[in-house]
Amino acid sequence: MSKCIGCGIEIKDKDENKEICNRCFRLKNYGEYKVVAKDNQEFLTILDDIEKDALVLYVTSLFNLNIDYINKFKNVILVLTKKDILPKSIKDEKLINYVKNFNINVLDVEVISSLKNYNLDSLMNKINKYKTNNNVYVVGNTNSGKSTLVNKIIKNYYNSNLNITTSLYPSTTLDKIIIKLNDDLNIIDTPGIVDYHSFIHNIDLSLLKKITPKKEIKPRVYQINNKGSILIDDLVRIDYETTDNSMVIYIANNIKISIAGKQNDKLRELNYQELKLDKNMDIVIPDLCFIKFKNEVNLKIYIKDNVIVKKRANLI
Ligand SMILES: Nc1nc2c(ncn2[C@@H]2O[C@H](COP(=O)(O)OP(=O)(O)OP(=O)(O)O)[C@@H](O)[C@H]2O)c(=O)[nH]1
Ligand SMILES: [Mg+2]
Repeated sequence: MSKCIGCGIEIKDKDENKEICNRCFRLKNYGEYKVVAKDNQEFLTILDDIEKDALVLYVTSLFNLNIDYINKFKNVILVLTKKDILPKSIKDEKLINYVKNFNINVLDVEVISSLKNYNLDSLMNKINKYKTNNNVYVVGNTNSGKSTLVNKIIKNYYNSNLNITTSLYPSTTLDKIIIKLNDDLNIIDTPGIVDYHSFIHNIDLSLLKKITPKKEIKPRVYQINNKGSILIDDLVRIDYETTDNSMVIYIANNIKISIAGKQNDKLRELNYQELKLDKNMDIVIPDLCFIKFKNEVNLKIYIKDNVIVKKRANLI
């Protein structure tokens, strides 16, 4: 029985002698995505099997900064990826200092972009510095960019054409993929942890292309005062109440935003979440956007039931 080099799953009888499974083949060649009925528990069990002292690269997209499971692991390099979609003016150091304020225990933090080959040399040095045995695991939420990173490591430093399947759809990697790079280093890709409260798990998958930022986000700045509504492309409505505030929205550039100085009536069929923000806080709608506010504001966010909107101190 062989395993698919694209996603790690066992290849069924009828596909035997193939290197990749039908699902990966169709995804790689035609962009067709097939949902596989596996749940988070199954993925988490795979993570439970990681040797306790092995080096873990915990990969999170800077777009949602989700590190919910990081304390599961002992020797961690926190990898903040997709730097290319944040405005260039933002310094790595600022992002690193930000996460250092979290209550987490990591060996190091690296800001990278796999797409732009940014800081990958530095990350490789850190991998060699901190690895405790041959195995280095790549862990993190689904869609955070783990397999893309592994592919870049294989290609840039080990000159191989081996290619793990990557896609903008969630749960692309389905099982552990062990890649022996040399006698001293195995890099091990893992299936992403599913955050059922992320926006991408609560929308039609055909919308994914539209909401995924592909290049540097152009921040959209608005002055807001008193009451009004922000409408994010017929997907989310946010009613605000505030005084002389400024707001910056970080979202894919092609998404339409309309702001009205009076309460909007759209999307009223959705339930809402209420958030009260102090000065200098952001809200994060995981995998859709984050919004920075300067002053205090009360928000009523009309959004699909299972999405949980979070608040945090201003990231940038
Ligand atoms: N802009 C940008 N996009 C990236 C980067 N790295 C990965 N992506 C994109 O993020 C999406 C998810 O990438 P994957 O590598 O498949 O993510 P994963 O973490 O392996 O996902 P699962 O296998 O589902 O857990 C793809 O659309 C990638 O092209 C990056 O550095 N910058
Ligand atoms: Mg993957």
